[in-house]
Amino acid sequence: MTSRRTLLRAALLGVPAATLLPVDDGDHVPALVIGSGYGGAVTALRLTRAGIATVVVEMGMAWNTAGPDGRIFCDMLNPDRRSYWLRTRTDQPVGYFLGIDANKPIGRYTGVLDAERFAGIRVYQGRGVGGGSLVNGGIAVLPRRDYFAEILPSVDVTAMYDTYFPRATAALGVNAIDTAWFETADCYRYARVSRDQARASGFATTFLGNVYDFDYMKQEQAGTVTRSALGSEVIYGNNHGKRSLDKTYLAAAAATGRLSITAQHMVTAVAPASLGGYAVTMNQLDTTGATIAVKTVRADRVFFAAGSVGTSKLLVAMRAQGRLPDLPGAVGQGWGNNGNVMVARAQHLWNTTGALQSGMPAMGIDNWADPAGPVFAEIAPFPAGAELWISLYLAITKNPNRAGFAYDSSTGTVGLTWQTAQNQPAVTAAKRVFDKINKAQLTVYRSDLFGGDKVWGDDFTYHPLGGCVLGQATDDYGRLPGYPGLYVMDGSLIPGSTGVNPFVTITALAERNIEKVIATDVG
Ligand code: FAE
Repeated sequence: MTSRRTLLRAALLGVPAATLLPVDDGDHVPALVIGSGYGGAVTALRLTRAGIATVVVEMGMAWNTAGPDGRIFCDMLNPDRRSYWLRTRTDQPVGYFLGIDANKPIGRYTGVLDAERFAGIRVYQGRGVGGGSLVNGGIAVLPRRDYFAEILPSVDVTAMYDTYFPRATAALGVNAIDTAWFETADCYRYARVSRDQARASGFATTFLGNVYDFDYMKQEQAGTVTRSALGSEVIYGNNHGKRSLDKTYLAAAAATGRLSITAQHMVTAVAPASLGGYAVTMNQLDTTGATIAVKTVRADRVFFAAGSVGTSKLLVAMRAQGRLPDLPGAVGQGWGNNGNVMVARAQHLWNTTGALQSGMPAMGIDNWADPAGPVFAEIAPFPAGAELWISLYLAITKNPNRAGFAYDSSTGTVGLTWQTAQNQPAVTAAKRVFDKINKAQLTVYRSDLFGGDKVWGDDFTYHPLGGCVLGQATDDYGRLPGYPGLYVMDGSLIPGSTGVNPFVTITALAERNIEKVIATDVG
């Protein structure tokens, strides 16, 4: 187990510069991890702790250097080139205000948030050392035990809840909000208003754990430290306060002296190598996204942790191109958006939501037990720096629809078959909850935030899951059948839904799988 002292020391330091050593063409390494999000960071820590020299290859930047403004990341009110992955215009989840396009031009750069566009959905993902932990809201919630058993029936639920979830939450640095402080803090007025109205309308609410340091946030509210969560920082990165993976798992892995991270390298191919193991080919990128070198590294073992979309796209392409032709048909299938749908309500003028809003959500509406339409809705901030009388929610629903990834040989790209209409079950479930709240509170939906008079933000997701489902595309521990030494370790293992914000589930499942792999395969 990770000792508390190591974690604290690592948290202070982050990933040291010496760890950021790119691989060279022709290198031979024992273990290579593709991607540095949750699955990749867990894999890196456990392999290095087991004595195995490990290389992590990450397409995004290291995010350890301040820009000319003295800050590493930009905030949501003033997005610059650091905000988006290779776009010339921002692509905000809430893209309109009063029906007017709220996006603006930015310089093309390898920014931290990718709004990856497929035919029927935009999929938001973090890009950089730390993956999604750099851009997410930090909400750290365990799935309901019975729902976890339903989605992953081959996994021992007792071991997950007794061993791997506690291991994950400890290593992630999850902390609970001081509930007395929550009741008085200006920055959570928006959450209190939504909570009180939900309760008055017959719904249960719950506090949410987070990896953002709530003690730091208290000091932000008191005005004694530089503001981050209270400075409109979240989806383009946090300059302070957040225990992102580079400060937890990856920093602890670096402390073993056996980790090296190759940032700004995008893996494009994995195939069996003639000398044994696998040849991993990658493009070294500059900050415009241009390839400045192509390298091939031989690895005895390769761990796919490029996220649900990244891992699925890579494996589907490798199968179609005949580089890993024996991958099972289930690779690329079972993808879902965790039932995500966003919605906003307009508050009465006397019911202010606050000009100061913490970017880190701390409260949710829990209507999951409703068999007619389970909904778990995070009360989301709208950190515009001005009073807007808006209550925003990200609803997680039990949408049963799934999609798959398909290789297009004419373009050499991988598409996703998801259609926007497949999100209708999510909208229907969320509508049951928010119609009831609106009726009881005499409020209405905002229809000016998602474009074209839309009430429902149903065409994007923060929670891509599946594509390489555990026990279907892989064995019960993430091993890819037919290819000894290839493993999947990220959100692609989870079959499209986990009923809550997903990173704790992804982390705990990776902890379980890597423990087994180290015990049985590596040595
Ligand atoms: P992920 O963290 O996406 O890491 C994959 C990494 O692989 C990325 O760093 C990629 O850049 C890299 N990569 C991809 N392809 C390649 C390649 N070919 N070569 C090299 N590198 C590659 O995957 N979840 C919560 O539980 N709570 C929240 O509050 C929350 N809020 C969110 C807010 C936003 C705006 C977003 C976008 C997501 C949020 N999520 C939240 C979701 C969460 O961040 C996500 O489920 C995890 O990050 C997924 O973890 P993985 O390890 O699967």
